[in-house]
Amino acid sequence: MPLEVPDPEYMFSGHVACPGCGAAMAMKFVLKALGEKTMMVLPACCWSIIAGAYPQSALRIPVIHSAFETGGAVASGVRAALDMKGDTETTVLTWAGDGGTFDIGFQALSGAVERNEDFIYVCYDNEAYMNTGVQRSSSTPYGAWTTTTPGSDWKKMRKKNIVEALVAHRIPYAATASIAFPEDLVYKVKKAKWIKGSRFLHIFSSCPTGWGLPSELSVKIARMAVQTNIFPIYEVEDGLRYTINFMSKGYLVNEYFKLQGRFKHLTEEDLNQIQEMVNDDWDLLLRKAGLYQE
Ligand SMILES: Cc1ncc(C[n+]2csc(CCOP(=O)(O)OP(=O)(O)O)c2C)c(N)n1
Ligand code: SF4
Ligand SMILES: [Mg+2]
Repeated sequence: MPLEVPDPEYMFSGHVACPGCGAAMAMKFVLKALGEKTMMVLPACCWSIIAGAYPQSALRIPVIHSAFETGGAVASGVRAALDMKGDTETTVLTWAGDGGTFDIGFQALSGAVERNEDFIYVCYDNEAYMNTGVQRSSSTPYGAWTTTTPGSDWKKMRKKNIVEALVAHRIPYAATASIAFPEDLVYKVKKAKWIKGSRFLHIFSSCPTGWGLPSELSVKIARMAVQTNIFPIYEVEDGLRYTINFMSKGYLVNEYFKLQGRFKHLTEEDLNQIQEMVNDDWDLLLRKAGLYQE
């Protein structure tokens, strides 16, 4: 498996992301992998702002800004229009946040992938509605502070497993990836590019602003999420075949939580409970990949 990050850039400097924004890094790597024959559907999210206001744009590809809940539907329409024109070369890419994917955009996404529409859907996951001021989403992890889960009302529900929800549709390709593992990310996007039908990528994208994290730790925290099994990186082909791309040495979760202001209220007891949840989820993934050992 050749692992490399291509040189050409399709994202200009001058964008307006916060320093250390994982979503900006994710975009840079995904476009390097896809190249210029890409058309992007962009439901409302931080990236609607990061890209810049028309007629300026930080992106060197065509972008359609769409309504928040319509990422799957608009991409289906763009694909159909390109097919009518005989353009089978251009890749249609939806680029949506976790709110636009896990929550409000889920119906349109589920409908589109059930039809096995031919597009790549990327969810860059910063684990809350960041663009509107850090409200919780169903991607926000157990234990997190947000402006809608403040103080002792920190989130008590688990993060929704969006990849499993997509896998249940038996789509040809679903994968997780991380800004801390760029070669693996680029490899997966390139692989997805040549598969027909619905392809889904879930990219862990640190958000220093919303997580109370020093911007220089953005990549480090993303790496720790993988090393602790909080965010394992893996692929699922045809809803059946699981491949885990990084086998962690099983670092404990404490350090990951202690570096982020959004978790500063958690006690040792809370962290022990979270460690158990992470261990259970990891064991389940190992079973699916046929790697579990008693
Ligand atoms: C129907 C509708 N409801 C609410 C909004 C306001 N809105 C715009 S972006 C956004 C948050 C998006 O969250 P997410 O998808 O996680 O992306 P992020 O901002 O975190 O990058 C919201 C609530 C909207 N544009 N349309
Ligand atoms: S709020 Fe978070 S996701 Fe949005 S631009 Fe800033 S760092 Fe990036
Ligand atoms: Mg978000």
